[in-house]
Amino acid sequence: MKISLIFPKPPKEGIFCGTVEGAERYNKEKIDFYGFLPMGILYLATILSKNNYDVSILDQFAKGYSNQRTLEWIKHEDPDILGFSTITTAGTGITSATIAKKVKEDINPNVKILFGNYHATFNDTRILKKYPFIDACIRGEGENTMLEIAEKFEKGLFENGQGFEDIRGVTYRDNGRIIRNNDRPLIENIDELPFPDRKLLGDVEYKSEVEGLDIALGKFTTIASSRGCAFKCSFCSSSMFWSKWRPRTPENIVEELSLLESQGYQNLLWIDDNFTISKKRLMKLSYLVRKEKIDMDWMAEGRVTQSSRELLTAMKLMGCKILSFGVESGSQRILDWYNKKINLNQVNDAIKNSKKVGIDLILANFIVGAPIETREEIIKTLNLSLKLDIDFPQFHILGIIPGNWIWDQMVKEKKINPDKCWEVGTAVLSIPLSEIMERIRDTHRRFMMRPRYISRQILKTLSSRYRLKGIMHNVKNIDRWDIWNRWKPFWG
Ligand code: B12
Ligand code: SF4
Repeated sequence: MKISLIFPKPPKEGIFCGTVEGAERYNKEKIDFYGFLPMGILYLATILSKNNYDVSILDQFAKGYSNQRTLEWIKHEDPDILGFSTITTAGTGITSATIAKKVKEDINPNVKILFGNYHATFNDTRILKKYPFIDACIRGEGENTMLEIAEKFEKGLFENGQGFEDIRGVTYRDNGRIIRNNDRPLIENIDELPFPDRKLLGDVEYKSEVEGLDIALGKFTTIASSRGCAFKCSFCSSSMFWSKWRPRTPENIVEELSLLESQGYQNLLWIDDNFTISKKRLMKLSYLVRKEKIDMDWMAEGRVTQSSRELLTAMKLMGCKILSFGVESGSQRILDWYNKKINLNQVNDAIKNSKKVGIDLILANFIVGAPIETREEIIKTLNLSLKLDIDFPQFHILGIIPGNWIWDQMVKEKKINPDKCWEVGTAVLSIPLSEIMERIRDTHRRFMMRPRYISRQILKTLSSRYRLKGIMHNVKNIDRWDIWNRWKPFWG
């Protein structure tokens, strides 16, 4: 029996990408690969292959395969079970459905087609209603559900259209009726999961970039030290998806880090929703990383409420080079509406502390376009980016998608019609999108053109080995630069 898993490419047309920059890039059909590993299907493929199933993965996004080429890959793999990893905001449910239809029509009508990941979790019945050729949606954590499906398939229990009845976490079709089985309980101890076998991804070169420049210097990969988050920000899907935060132990993480170092990896991105949530765990991890003399550079998302000098120093000592904070808004009213549970004093302190301990690149994310946000509040948020001592701001337009609380509220208030926008999400703006985009472009220009900012950046670069190394690395790879395309929308 063969199982193939695909991380699809976003469709080109009409998707709501979340970031302004993303939206502009997609609309102009320029660049379409961000460079991170599809960890979800990698975890699944690893556990399946450890259990002796024949499994293959295609990262269509990274490989840049057309749908036609992807179909050829599927034909060659000839799977019995074909799984797609779908993310609403990326519109990859649409790509997956387009490919799946062709597979059933032209390649193999008997292949079991499964959709997984966030999109499938929050839109399971909608997907099955709209696309009759999809056999099931797998909700939530995938490892144990996939193993159970594979076991049952191998025993021949999927013949005669049966098989999914008692598998938890599955929504499936039975004689035209859509059945939603009970949720699957979460894996209690995620240390038990095998380390993702990155070799299964083949020869793709993953990378990480900011503003068109490579920031991952050296062989790069991503890693997860936990699943979920304990907070419940209203624009985020994490807690609805995972329901709670589950950590790996520092000892287990260090074991994976040692393995990665022995495989030549030098640069990491922690993809955790909330990497810094437990100070105690990170302090211990930092101690163990140093004890084991693991020498890797890394970047992560930070939360401003968990950014004490002590914690940031420990992070710096274990290789932290880049931190990206969710600042979100310059208005306390909007921060409270997002249920973000932070205030602007904490934002200032976190950025000051990061600078003091010597984090080489400090990024901040801002969201504008909340339905209740006034023009003045949008301006306040954009201006906040100019006041903070950060290296780059990243502006996003609030995406409202199934799986975040704002979606539920907007549906309840009849501000959106779920039937029209469930496949890619939407935005509910209080002022026109074109005005928001123009204000963001203008802020970006002002941000970059400040003489004080330019001189500080030069000084910071001269005193940072990582930044100097970054310049050498990017000069060497000048052919890969994409600064012009990346910055063009902002320069106008
Ligand atoms: C890496 C990442 C990206 C990468 C994606 C590339 C890649 N190869 O993954 C990049 C940088 C491109 C990205 C972009 C964006 N992202 Co993003 N991203 C993530 C992140 C941090 C990690 C994903 C991951 O690897 N998780 C770890 C694995 C183990 O978990 P998993 O993927 O959920 O997989 C499990 C299950 O879902 C399931 N499963 C997954 N696939 C499949 C397939 C099958 C067949 C089955 C059965 C099961 C299954 O089993 C897996 C194991 O248990 C997540 C947050 C997070 N921590 O999950 C956000 C997240 C996926 N991103 C999100 C968002 C909003 C975005 C952006 C819109 C952000 C923005 N404002 O620009 C853009 C989208 C732009 C675009 N056009 O794509 C949201 C998605 C929300 C949603 N409901 O769709 C998330 C969940 C963040 C959040 N907390 O809200 N992102
Ligand atoms: S935005 Fe960050 S802190 Fe808030 S719920 Fe999502 S992962 Fe947690």
